[in-house]
Amino acid sequence: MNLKTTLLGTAFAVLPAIASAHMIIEDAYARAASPVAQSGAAFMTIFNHSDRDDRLIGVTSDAAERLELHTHIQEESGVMRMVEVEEGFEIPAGETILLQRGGYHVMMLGLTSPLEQGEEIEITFTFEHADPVTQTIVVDNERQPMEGGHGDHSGHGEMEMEHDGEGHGGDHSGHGDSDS
Ligand SMILES: [Cu+2]
Repeated sequence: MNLKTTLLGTAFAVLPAIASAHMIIEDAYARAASPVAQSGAAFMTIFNHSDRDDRLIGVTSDAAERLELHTHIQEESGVMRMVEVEEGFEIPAGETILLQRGGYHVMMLGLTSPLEQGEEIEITFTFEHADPVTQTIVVDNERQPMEGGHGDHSGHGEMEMEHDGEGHGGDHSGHGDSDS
């Protein structure tokens, strides 16, 4: 009994060190254009909480047949078009990337079932270096493109900016720039 307790204690003591280098996904939501849409998209911020440049290289979920990493490009005609980013999204050490409407996003092709408002789906993110992250993401079909995070601990960008001043590296920051 004593030995077991000691081993458990050791295991827990080591955890914070492992967890300190990882990806933090925040302010995530998924949406579909309509209740009958065959595809949807997910948006979020991803913070590389490590000192190593990394790359989001894959996404999987039971919510759709296939998930792809997409971005928008503008064609010469001015029309915006979605394209797959096969090399994935680069996430420099200590930086946050933004997946947002009109830019980088997770594309869900062949939805298993319609994305109902308030429903939760799970998406697993695979990185070149960091451990995979499985994130529960709420469906918010009503969210507007430039709306800031609400609920949780994300707060609104402008308010954070006023209180904290310029960019702050730690915790759950990184919303300020994008929201304002
Ligand atoms: Cu797309």
